Amino acid sequence: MSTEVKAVPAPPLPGGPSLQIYLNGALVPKEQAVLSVFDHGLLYGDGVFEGIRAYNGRVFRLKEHLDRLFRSAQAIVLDIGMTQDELQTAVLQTLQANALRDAYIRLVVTRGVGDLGLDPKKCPRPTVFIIADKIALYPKECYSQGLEVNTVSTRRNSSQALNPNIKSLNYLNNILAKIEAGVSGAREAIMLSLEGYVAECTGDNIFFIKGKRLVTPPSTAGALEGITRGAVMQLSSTVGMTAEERLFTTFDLYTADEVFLTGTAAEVIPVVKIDARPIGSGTPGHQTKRLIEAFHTLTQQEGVPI
Ligand code: PXG
Repeated sequence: MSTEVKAVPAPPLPGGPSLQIYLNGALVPKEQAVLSVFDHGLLYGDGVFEGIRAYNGRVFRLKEHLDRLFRSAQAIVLDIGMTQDELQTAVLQTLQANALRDAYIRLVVTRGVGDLGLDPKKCPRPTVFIIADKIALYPKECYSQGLEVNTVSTRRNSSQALNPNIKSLNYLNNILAKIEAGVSGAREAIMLSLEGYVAECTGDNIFFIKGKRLVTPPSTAGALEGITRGAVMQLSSTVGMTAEERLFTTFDLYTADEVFLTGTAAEVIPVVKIDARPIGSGTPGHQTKRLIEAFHTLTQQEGVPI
């Protein structure tokens, strides 16, 4: 067998033919948007990111996403090297360059290029890139029929080891849970805290409804303070409900009237079965449907114009 290292053609890149990527201050075609193998974002998952949506020519809750990005960066002592206003302009320019009105935006800041050691001090400049592309929507039947989800044995990172509110590039904890969910035949995983309380799903927050109460875990249980989660909590009063953050267990989910997940990509998505137990009627709940409608209305009404 030959041990010669051969050049193999790269697989085709995702996105449209002329997708423009923001990379370190310039917009470049996607073929030129390449990073060093010495970038610590790649070598160590050392960096932070945001997933953002634009609806109908407006960027939904952009300030909240940028606030969270800067908090994540501050927590890992990463100087983004740009102001929040400059980063906002970069996001809007990337959308304009690609003539996108409805889009998924991935904003990533890595520690940048360094040597093969962990030391972040050896990385003089962060890498900043923004991908804006058409949004790949979840299959329609996920919303009309609801999701089946399972709890998994992989526990959410302890906040004493890696605080889940740091939206870092290191998603292996979530990916391991996602793999477990897949093995068990479910699309999504419910992750518990080390103490056994419900934390969140792999890329979504979780809520249950009991009567007129909307309940979601606090960040101390390992839940990211999701932007969609925040919007849904604000909307609760418009549909005659009260929202609260508190610790709860899978028992509360199994015996809930309704359960749903929230996230930038998924928006608000009903859950109809957990660990083989039908939730409520076993079909998407009435109050969840009202929240989905209220959320859609909100996304069409507010946001930073592109
Ligand atoms: N929890 C975790 C762990 C997340 O990563 C959310 C909750 C929801 O937060 P927002 O702010 O989006 O409402 C997220 C964010 C994906 C994907 O491909 C999703 C996220 C992150 C990365 C990838 O589905 N969601």
